[in-house]
Amino acid sequence: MEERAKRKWWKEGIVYQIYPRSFQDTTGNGIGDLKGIIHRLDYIKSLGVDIVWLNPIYKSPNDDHGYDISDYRGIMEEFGTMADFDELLKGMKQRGLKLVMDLVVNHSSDEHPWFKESRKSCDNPYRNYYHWWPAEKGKPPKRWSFFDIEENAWKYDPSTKAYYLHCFSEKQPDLNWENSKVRQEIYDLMKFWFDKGVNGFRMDVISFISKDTDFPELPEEYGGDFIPYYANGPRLHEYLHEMNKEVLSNYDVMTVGEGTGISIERALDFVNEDREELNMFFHFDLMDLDREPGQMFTMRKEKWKLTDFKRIHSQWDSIFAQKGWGSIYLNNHDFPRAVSRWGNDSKAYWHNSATMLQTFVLTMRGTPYFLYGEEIGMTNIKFNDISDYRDINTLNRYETLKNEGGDLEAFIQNEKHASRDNARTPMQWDLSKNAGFTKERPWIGINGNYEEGINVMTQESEEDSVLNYFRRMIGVRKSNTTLIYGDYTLLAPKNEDIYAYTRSDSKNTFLVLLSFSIEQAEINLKELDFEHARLIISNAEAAELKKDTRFALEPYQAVIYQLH
Ligand code: TEU
Repeated sequence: MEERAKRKWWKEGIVYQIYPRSFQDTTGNGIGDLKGIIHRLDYIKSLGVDIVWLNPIYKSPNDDHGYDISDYRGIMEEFGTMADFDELLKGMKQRGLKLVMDLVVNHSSDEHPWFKESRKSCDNPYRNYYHWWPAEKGKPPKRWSFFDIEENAWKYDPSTKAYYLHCFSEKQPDLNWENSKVRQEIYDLMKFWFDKGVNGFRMDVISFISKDTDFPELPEEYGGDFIPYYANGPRLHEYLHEMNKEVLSNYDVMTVGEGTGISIERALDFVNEDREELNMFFHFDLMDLDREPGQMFTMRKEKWKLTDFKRIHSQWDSIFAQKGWGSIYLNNHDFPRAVSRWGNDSKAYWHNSATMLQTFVLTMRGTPYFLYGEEIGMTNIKFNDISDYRDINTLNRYETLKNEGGDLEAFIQNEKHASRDNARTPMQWDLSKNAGFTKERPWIGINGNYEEGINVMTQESEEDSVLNYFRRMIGVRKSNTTLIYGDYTLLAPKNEDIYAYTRSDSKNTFLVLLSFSIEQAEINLKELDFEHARLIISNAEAAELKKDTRFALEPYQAVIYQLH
């Protein structure tokens, strides 16, 4: 089969996501900083990754840890200075690493000068930078907010007797994209960073930027589910195309949208090359798999099924088989750790499941994304007490529930698996105090399992560590473009224990076998030809190749064979 996709660096690159607050502290304030990332650049390079995505590092009062920006051209004081940023970028370029920043322009901070002006008076030149609903029109139609204790996205501002819209916290007012001046401001700030040499943007809730500014009552078809409604704004594609024409098309950069609420049917509207909008986006179908329907922060009681996991990935792959390009991820700063969620983080299965999941991400078609610490198999911290949590999402939902007299114990049990803080605990570097992250008190608790082998230093010294497997597996992907561009074919779709597929092109066929089972599991692959098969990699003793094609895999085993 021919390679149908045009080769691009952002299709072949592997992305490493850094939550700067938790990566490496060098100043002793318990918060990670840019100098810390600079200090660790050789390590990052040693992983074999190509692209670093940094969560927001701009000036921010940190209501939502940087997703509330008060100056799009300034660096958060805790993280350092613009000189540090320039040094970081230079250090990355010297090592051949690319830098992708977070673009958070659905909303700003309420401490951004635009909002401070906007709220001053109804005739202020910045008034229309945000969405205002005058109280004289009565109460605005219901809009739901993610982080509001009353779950209300309209906040009344007495100074001008009007409500402003905030789909996230009340300190994150939504920008008004209808206003062409706002759009120009955003395009200008994008150019500012591109002109510095930044290689792309991950675009925060980019699907939410367009709103029906009449703010009608929510159409019934949404049945109380706000997300798809927020993601279906009337001028969304017009804005993305305009952004592409005015900015993106002038640079060799990559874009990955956060595709909150984007359904598979609409996927190509965003990433079909001919439409000139985005390169990729993150879909949420997998992230929703183990959540109660319509309740994005509550885990389901019953376990998710591997057949659903396969179906989701196979469906999304088929969409991008002809046009566009996908992104493959199992976690990020908003979701629990991959090994705890999709694998098994108990001692006996942790190593195999962490490496099996890495094998999955690195053998799918689409750009692979890893969250810092995933390379060493970092796990959920499962905080017991509300006072341990730092995330506005957990803290404010707790308040909401408390006000309603809800079950707070059940809430904490849920957060142990669901909270975003699971993914945000400090990087585990070594066996020294605080895992080598900081010399002082860290801003959030550190997972004690750094003392039990989940740290970089220990894993550097072990040939078979999760870390060294990650490096080897990256080597496998990099030396075989078939694993990047080749066709994907699902095998044994009904098998609930093993995920099996081939990746093939005219030159090669690779067979990938991944066990998601806690027990030995079997698969029958009689349709395949093993005549010339050879083992490429396995995270455990590889199954012996027999012509009878019945394979038994160890718990959470991953194995790749090249068939021809
Ligand atoms: O997340 C938007 C989004 O869709 C999330 O609310 C997601 O559903 C949730 O975090 C799942 O737990 C982005 C950022 O990634 C997130 O960190 C920010 O808090 C949010 O936007 C507001 O900027």
